Amino acid sequence: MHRSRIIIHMDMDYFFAQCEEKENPMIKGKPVVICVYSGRSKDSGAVSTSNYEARKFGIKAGIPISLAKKLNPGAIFLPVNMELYRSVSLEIMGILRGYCDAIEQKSIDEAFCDITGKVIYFDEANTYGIMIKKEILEKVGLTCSIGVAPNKLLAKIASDFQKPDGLTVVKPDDVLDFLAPLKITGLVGVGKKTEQRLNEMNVRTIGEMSLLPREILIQEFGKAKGEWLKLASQGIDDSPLEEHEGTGQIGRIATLKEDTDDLSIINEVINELSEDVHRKLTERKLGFRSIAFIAIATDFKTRAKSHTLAVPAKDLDTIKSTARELAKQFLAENPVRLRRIGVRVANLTEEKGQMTFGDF
Ligand code: DCP
Ligand code: CA
Ligand code: CA
Repeated sequence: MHRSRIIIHMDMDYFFAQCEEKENPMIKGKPVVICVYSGRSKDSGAVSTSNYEARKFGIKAGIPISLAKKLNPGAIFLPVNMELYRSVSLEIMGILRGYCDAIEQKSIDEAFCDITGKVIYFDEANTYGIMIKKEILEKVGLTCSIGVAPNKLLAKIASDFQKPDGLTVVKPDDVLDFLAPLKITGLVGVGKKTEQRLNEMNVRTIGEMSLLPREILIQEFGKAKGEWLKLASQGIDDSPLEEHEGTGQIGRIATLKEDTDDLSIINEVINELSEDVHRKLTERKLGFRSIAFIAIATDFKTRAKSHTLAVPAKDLDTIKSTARELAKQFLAENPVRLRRIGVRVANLTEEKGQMTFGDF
């Protein structure tokens, strides 16, 4: 019997706003709006995201800040703090990585994971999803929504199905029933224009689209798109995960059990993070020339202290000892208690010794 892949899609709930709630529990339960100020005048700029309380007032990503203030003058308006969100994201992706065979990070707050080799078919998928959600909640303190399905197309729809804090498993046998009642725009790739055309053809749900003959779809939308619509409406998607963890740098971040400036505790966590980073380097046959210690203090500011080697290295000991030395220097210069710490290597080199480039 042909056994399908088992793919997870994880998307964090109201990500930037939830990070802010976590860092400042006083604001939890109130409408929170994260703003990208353009700087032109006091309230010019757009809303980046908002928590669910704020969404009840119609405040959502993309609207002008001035409009958001009209919709709810009493909401809490905060500027984006990308450094915070990036470090939280790095930690979450690190946790996910531990649960999967392959990972494709799609954006700062979402990723696809292949767990085919990690579970005994779909029977275990639900329990596995619960475990991941639990670890993210316990270690990072945030909720996410997870979809589990035979492919990326369906996993993405499933993660969105019961947001926030959702978990939806779509087994191969349930695919058609799951898709049938959903609106066609639920398929990533069906935009406004395609929707309009299909509506004119009296097609509103994915189930209705799946009944259209392939030829009709090709006639309307061209060969590639028509074929794709027909397959997608039946929940068929063979697109592979594209792993593209940055070739530029590899980092891991973890939350400490409690805020601390105790070097012995910090060094222990540095050892674990270094081992993770080193494992990834070895897997990809990469060396590095610089090592950084990342510190997120109780004031939520992220600071990094780095060291560049005279020649590239690839051994675990160099990562550990350099990161520990950097941590020691950091604490001597900054008398703060740390909440999260990270280890990152950069200026990566391939075995041949040449530099690699990347973005993540
Ligand atoms: N984002 C942004 N501007 C947008 C959309 C998103 O700055 N127009 C940022 C803020 C979001 C983050 O990206 O927190 C993730 O985007 P999502 O679309 O996943 O939205 P949220 O995570 O905020 O909410 P949801 O719970 O609906 O996933
Ligand atoms: Ca999200
Ligand atoms: Ca997202």
